[in-house]
Amino acid sequence: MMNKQLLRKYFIMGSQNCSKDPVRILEEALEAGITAFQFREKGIGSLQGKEKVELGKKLREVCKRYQTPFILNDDIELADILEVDGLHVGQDDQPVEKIRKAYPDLMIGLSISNQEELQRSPIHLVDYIGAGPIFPTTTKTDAKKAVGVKWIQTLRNQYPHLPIVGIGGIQIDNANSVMEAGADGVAVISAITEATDIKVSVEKL
Ligand code: 3NM
Repeated sequence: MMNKQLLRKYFIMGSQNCSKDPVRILEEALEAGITAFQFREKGIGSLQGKEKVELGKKLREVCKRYQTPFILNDDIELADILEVDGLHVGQDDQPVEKIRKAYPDLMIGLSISNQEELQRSPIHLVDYIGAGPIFPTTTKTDAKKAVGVKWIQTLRNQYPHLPIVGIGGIQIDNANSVMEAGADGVAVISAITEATDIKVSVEKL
């Protein structure tokens, strides 16, 4: 099983989330103590093709320097090029079975938003699950309806040992409720990318 502590402060972003240099933002977040990073270059304003690869390489190097896991969202094609530590997929992305077969040793994360998704997910093949959106979020335009911290409790009751990270609308003032509900950590975008002081925000999460 993976080290659950890696999920404690899980920072996710792509250039579309950043109003200044993403490399600088990642460095500040790592310096402040994030425990994992997910490169999620997706949605309106995101880079494509070569530009995405180039940014991915830079962010990957920064994570190496801080010996912090670099997880890639969805894009299996890039996994080898960026020498990723893990892949995170949603319900409509590449099937977990296929990814696990191709990458037996990578950390694999899967997003699960409700009981129905849980029932059709190969939990035994994933290292952790992303549960959410816990709270309403404006960062992901196609996010589902907020499920609340109760969803964390429900998952925890069914899977006492499964690594779970909460995601969606998590900020400094509500992160604790996610942890208290039984999550191993919080995954955030805007709580860090839009922070006035990244160091303070990461410390308080
Ligand atoms: N996935 P913020 S919610 C990337 O529910 C993502 O699976 C979600 O951004 C899910 O921390 C979300 O700014 C956006 O709310 C998280």
